[in-house]
Amino acid sequence: MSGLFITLEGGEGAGKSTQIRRLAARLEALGQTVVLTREPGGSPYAERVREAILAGQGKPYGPFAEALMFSAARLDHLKQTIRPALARGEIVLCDRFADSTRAYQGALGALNQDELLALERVVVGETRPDLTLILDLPAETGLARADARRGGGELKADRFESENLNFHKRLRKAFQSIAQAEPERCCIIDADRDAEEVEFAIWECIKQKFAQDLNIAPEPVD
Ligand code: Z5A
Repeated sequence: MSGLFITLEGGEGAGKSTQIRRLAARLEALGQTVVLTREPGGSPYAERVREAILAGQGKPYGPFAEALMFSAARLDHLKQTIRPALARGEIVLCDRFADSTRAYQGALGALNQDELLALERVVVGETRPDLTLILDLPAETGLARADARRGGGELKADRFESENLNFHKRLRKAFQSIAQAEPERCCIIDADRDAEEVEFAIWECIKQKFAQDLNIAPEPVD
């Protein structure tokens, strides 16, 4: 018995945390057991690595070292949390996963996609997402949302929030390219609208992809 592995991706302030909770509630209402998790993090060791990365402790060593830190956290997260839940037949909803390494560490430069993909193959192995929802919106909008959440500058931006606008525009392109390269796995969601509309679009995508697995009755035709 194998569960479903669904990841949410996107740039800063795209609404992943908001939407992952809404999606979990909808799936639980169908009687599914859902494991909500995130990257970096999702296991005790990986959460410690998260603190170090977001505090900028990897930055002086360069993007490759940071990619290795994310990968070390991911190895543990897969072993401790994701694979056991999938083996129990549960639905794993993960806020960011390997596509974030492709996009963020790729957009920071110094690493080409072949190197990043080679690293991903070693770390992730066969445990690839069944579906990746890519929440897409203009970088300016996402950054404004993240800034508003921090109280307009009262709290300090973290390691990646503090990169410049150009970086965040490259990020958006990187996520769009991933979706174009893997249309079977990825679904682009327009995240530049009300949270309710985004939630609805995500649910439509889930129904299209997993109606049978989740035993969702087809919509009545008018
Ligand atoms: N990173 C990496 O470089 N490499 C990797 O391999 C991995 C990660 C795995 C983790 O940070 C950082 O690590 C991340 C990438 C990097 N970069 N940064 N910074 P994180 O987990 O702390 O943060 P995040 O993943 O970027 O999430 P976020 O900034 O918290 O955004 P979000 O989860 O997508 O959005 P949100 O919290 O749901 O919403 C943001 C705000 O907007 C909030 O106030 C909401 O109430 C509001 N919101 C949400 N939806 C809407 C809509 N539809 N309209 C208006 N306002 C909304």
